[in-house]
Amino acid sequence: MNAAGRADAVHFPEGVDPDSVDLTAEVSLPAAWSKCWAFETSKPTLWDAGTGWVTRGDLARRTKAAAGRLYGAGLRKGDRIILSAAASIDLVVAHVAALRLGLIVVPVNGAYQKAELAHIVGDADPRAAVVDNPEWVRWLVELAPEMMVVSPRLDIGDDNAPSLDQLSSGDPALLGYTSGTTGVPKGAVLTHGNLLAGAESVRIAWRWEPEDRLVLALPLFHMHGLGVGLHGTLLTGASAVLLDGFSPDAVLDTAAAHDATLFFGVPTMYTRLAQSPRVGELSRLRLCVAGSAPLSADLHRRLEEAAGVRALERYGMTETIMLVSNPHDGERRAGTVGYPLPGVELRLAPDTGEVLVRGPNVFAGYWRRPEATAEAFDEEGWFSTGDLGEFDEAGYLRLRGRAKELVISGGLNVYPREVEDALRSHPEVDDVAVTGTPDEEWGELVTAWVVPATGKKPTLENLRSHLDGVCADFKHPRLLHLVEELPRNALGKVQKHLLS
Ligand code: MLC
Ligand code: AMP
Repeated sequence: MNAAGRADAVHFPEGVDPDSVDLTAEVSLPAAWSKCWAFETSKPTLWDAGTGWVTRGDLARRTKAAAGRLYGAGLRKGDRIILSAAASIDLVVAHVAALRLGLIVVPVNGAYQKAELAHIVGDADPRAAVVDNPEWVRWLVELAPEMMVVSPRLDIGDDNAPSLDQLSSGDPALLGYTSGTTGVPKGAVLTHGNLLAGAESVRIAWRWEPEDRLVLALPLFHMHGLGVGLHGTLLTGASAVLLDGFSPDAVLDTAAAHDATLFFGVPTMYTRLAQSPRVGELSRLRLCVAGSAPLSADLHRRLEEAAGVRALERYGMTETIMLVSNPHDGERRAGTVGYPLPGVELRLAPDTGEVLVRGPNVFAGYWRRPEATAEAFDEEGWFSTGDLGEFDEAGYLRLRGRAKELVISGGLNVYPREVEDALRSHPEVDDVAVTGTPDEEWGELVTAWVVPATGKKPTLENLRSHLDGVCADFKHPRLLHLVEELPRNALGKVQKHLLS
């Protein structure tokens, strides 16, 4: 802790008193955004390959028109709306319009299969969906015939928008589906105050300025791309180039063509960048941020050696947006995630070392699941992240594992239970456990340990095709071990630490 006595003080620029900063002073992101869009209306803000640049003024107009369209279709404050499409300005306009109107956005990974989508539709009970995949349109019509299903281009027509941005900090803004520490995917209810605090804390900590330009190659249906990349860009009044997918060449070409200053990525992206002969070009950026999965100390060093990039690793999750970050000014310590971000209170559970957090960024609870919510928070409002941590001698947080069962592949979460349940119905599978095997490129590879049915010898291909249409491709096992039995404890629980 530094002189100001707050663990987050390290993130504030010199001369700023942390106690004087109110992260939710602007009440909501839409309120802050529309205020920003009233100035310098011709400032380029977002670029995509189909549209080119749009300005602040364009965004103000287009989001108002799109909100009018949604309102005209009968959508009202508090209604849920699914958003799932490739990153584009149209998708951003739809997202911002929904927030301005007070709808609750439900971002969904476009790789999901029908059963995964059906769970979210059943749980969130959405009235509308904005999607770009024709197969999803068919699924949604079958799953919820009453639902309004539209493509991302919403700002057509001249429907009248009602008064926009009439939100309070406590109003729900977004349901982020995640399995949390256990069980089926649940919707983490993030309020307008949470989204604002989440973006404001990294704006301050990373010295994000209106002159900055982000290469945004992350999908817009997870916190990293949406809650940090997009929301932060718009809050700062900065700009971003949206790429529909990642490749090292696309990122480096974009950085050069558009004079970018920032890149945010998952470790898999940095591994691929480090393997590119052009890795040195990363040095043109002023800041490269990594997160969503551990960035190995080795990769951290390789980026520094090859490109002079001191990657800034930070730690976040759906329920809390961003939590902890290495400092912008000061040492970015490899293998650690740094100090609590502005406004975030953090401590470790004395018995387990689990990371517990509180703050204006921490979600309000799980959608329509009071029991799961009660389990996730203690009486004093501390949320259990399911991650295990320790502080090093300088107070940097190091994540040393997880209390929750989770495999992170390429920055995407895979819950072993879900894959195990799906594999158990395979006729050649008697018993199965799913774990993650460390891998340099993907972080972890989804790995199935299978006890075959008598006389059977299922192959990886058999198992993967059994999951086709059942769960998204990134959840399919990449490795298979056939074993005679699974190690179980006296209570019958598989002892996964013995599988390796
Ligand atoms: C794609 N595939 C994956 C995968 N992504 N498999 C496992 N894990 C993944 N993450 C599949 C593809 O479907 C394809 O299957 C095969 O792998 C090879 O695809 P690829 O072309 O090599 O992959 P690519 O499209 O380049 O995608 C890799 C990636 C992407 C790293 C760019 O996964 C990605 O954008 N990840 C970021 C996810 C993210 O935003 N996470 C943040 C969560 S928020 P096939 O069968 O066709 O060969 C969060 C909070 C926080 O965690 O702290 O940020
Ligand atoms: P999600 O549920 O998709 O939001 O994933 C959140 C989880 O990703 C966290 O609980 C962590 O386990 C993990 N995570 C995010 N950032 C990091 C990081 N920098 N290092 C290690 N794990 C991380």
